[in-house]
Formats: sequence, structure tokens, C-alpha cells
Amino acid sequence: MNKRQTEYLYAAVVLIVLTAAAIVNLGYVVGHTSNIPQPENNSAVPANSSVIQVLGYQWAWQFTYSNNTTTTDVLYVTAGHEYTLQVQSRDVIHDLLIPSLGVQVYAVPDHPNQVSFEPEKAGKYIFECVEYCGEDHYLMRGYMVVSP
Ligand SMILES: [Cu+2]
Repeated sequence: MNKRQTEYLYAAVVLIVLTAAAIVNLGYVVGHTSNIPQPENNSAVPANSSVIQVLGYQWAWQFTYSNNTTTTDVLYVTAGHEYTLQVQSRDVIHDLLIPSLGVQVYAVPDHPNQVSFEPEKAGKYIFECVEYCGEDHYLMRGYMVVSP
């Protein structure tokens, strides 16, 4: 095999590997984005969904439930039940991430965002603000407690 043939062979191998990787990753991305709840504005609350008002502010998350009780930096939900978070901010832009649910929603002043989800497994899961929002940004984290 001469030098030119070797170069063609290497180029072909790289092309085949990259094409295979692209196909595999495309399947992964398409399959995984379809079941992640996306935030919606001004949309109707789904039937049988409990609404929780979420207020982000420097530097905590406040949750107000349908019975008017309030918790700070702890979110209480029950497995197998659907919830709708209506998320707002009192000051600057925050961004609530609940990794275990694949939920991420911006908290924007005067612009409520809404996201619905159904926790499936009991446990304690972290959530946090993932938009830098001032010197104590790192304190905007807490736990979602899912009871069985
Ligand atoms: Cu924040």
C-alpha cells in the first residue's frame, strides 16, 4: 500500500467512525428530549395536577402549596401524583433545576413559567439554581422530598 492509499484508508476509517457516532448520538438525543417536560407560558394546568407556586429570590426558593402552607428550600411532593410548578422571581433571573426529574425552568420577574411533572420514586433529591444570580447564588439549593 503506497502513502496515498494509506491516507485514503485513514480518512475512510475516520469518516465511518464519526458517522456511526453521529447516528448513535442522534438516537440518544431524540429519545431523551421527547420525555423531558418543557416549560410553557400561560398554559392551562393539566387536570388532576396540584399547583405549587415557586418563588425564586436572592437567595432561596419558596414553595407555596394549594393549602397555603409555605416551605423554603424544601419541596414536598408525593410519588405517583402530578404537579404543576408555576415559577416566578422576585428580583433577578434564576433557573430552577431538578436533575432527577429532568426539569429545568427559568424564574423570571413578571413572566411566570410553568412546568408539570410526576415524581415516580420516593426519596430525597437535590434541586438548585443554575443561573448565576449574585454573590450567594450557591445557597439557592435544597431538596425535593418525594414521599411514597
Ligand atoms: Cu438564583
